[in-house]
Amino acid sequence: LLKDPKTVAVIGCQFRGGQGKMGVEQGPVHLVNAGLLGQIKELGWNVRWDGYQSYEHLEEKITVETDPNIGRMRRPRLVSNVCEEVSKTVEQHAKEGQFVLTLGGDHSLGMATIGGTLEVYPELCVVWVDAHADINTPETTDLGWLHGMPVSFLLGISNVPEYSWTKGKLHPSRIAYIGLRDIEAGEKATLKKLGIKTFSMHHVDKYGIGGVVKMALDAINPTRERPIHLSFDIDSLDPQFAPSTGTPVWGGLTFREGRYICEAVCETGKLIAMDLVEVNPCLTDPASAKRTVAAGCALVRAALGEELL
Ligand code: B3U
Ligand code: MN
Ligand code: MN
Repeated sequence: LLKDPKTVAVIGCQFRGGQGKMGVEQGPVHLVNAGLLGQIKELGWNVRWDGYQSYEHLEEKITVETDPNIGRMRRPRLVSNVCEEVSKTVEQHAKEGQFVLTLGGDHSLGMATIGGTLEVYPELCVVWVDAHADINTPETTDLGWLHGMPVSFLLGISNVPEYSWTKGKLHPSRIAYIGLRDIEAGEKATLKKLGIKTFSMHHVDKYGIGGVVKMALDAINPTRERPIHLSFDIDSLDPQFAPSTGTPVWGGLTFREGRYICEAVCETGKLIAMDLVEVNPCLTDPASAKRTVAAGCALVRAALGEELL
């Protein structure tokens, strides 16, 4: 499936503009300093490290003054410009046939990463692991932060001229969620209207994580022929396993359940890209930050085949 099946391109996106808390831009540095790149090499991959992407050129140009809200959307032009740039980088790596690993940064980046892989793999399906559905539109969003909205741009249900580069090519039948437990009323209505497959923590309890991943893949990838993009928000894990994140929600996935999702998606042989986002090492004591970062590294290793060796 991958033209260059032994190479992972790693992009460290130091971006926090899609949400309101300081520190999520430090996620990539902490993951890399924890030894993630070496761990990936040990699994037999070549690592093409793209370096830390800091977007200062855009942050200097697009300031709070020149980037007023559009409707309820906060920092709309900054997020759009950063994501458009990230999207091109991801697309380029995917075109070269590498596995693309994006380290966030906040989850607004999801519109960039999946937008990029969709250009190369039009048959793509998406497994979105998150406590939140991130499917707000400019009309339904309460807080206005873009990290709660990327899926709506991928589906083409948010129409904002500043985001015309987002092509909205993802079909609602090609995305499934796992881990949901904090969804707003407007999001619920959208999910229902579009018939999107959602597996909340209730389903994880009811069917077990093995059953849930199988049902999710059966829905979006019945013959297991489609390429898969895994977008993993660390806040899908319970705060006892991943406390250092901007919007922790109790009652989440155990560490093992999170790992299992990555292992099972890897096992299909169809995984072509992964995002690991919303690791914010600045929000807790150092020990809790370290635990969160270690969990993130373990999720990436599982997605890259640690359990299959
Ligand atoms: N649904 C809320 C909260 C939220 C979404 N994503 C995160 N938090 N991490 C929103 O802002 O749209
Ligand atoms: Mn998210
Ligand atoms: Mn989330």
